[in-house]
Amino acid sequence: MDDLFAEMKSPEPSRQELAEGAVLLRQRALDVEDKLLDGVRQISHRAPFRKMLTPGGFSMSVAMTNCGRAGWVTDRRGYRYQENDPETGQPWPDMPDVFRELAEQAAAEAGYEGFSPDACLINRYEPGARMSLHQDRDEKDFQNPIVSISLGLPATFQFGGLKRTDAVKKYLLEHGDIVVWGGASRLFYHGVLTLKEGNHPKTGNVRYNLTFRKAY
Ligand code: MD6
Ligand code: FE
Repeated sequence: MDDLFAEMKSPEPSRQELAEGAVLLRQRALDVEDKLLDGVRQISHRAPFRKMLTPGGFSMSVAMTNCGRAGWVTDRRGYRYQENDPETGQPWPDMPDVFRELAEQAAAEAGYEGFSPDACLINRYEPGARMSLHQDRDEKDFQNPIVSISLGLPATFQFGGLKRTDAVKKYLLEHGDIVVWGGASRLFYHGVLTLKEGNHPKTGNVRYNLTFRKAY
């Protein structure tokens, strides 16, 4: 039967292949949005968001923190994972169960059964912040996918190819969207365009992105 009222129903998760190995699960995180945002608040209380320095000495426009055994950091010495927060000397806060469970479930739904993250990088974008095209290549084993959860304000995500100069496609990532990628596109260049002003009911004027990795 045709569903004349489809547009009136609450939105449902949907699935879109972005490239070989990369899947966008729209709205997949919505049912635990408040738990995720509570987790971000608790983590950032112990390991505050900070704008790190690139190896070249520039301050990133995105503020970052981490949870889990390993945290991604950058400074004049380079990019790396480390087990202590360089600001406090303390281990990063534990990865909340709700974070880990959602990341593992999303990975499995995208075809990556058995993904077990040991690191979660949390990015906070305020209007004007951006992430230039990059590859994620500081992890030990590129067989493992990365799971990315977006919360708050929408952002335009650029997704290219194995070379920085490859053409990019653009996707709007909105509150609750999850991208899982690995396989043939694990080392594809990607970035986030400058965040526009906005007001999201759950986060105000910020976007959070949580990326789950297996660092070791
Ligand atoms: C962001 N994400 O969405 C930045 N990297 O704010 C990333 O850089 C990223 O979303 C690897 C895999 C998924 C990602
Ligand atoms: Fe990345």
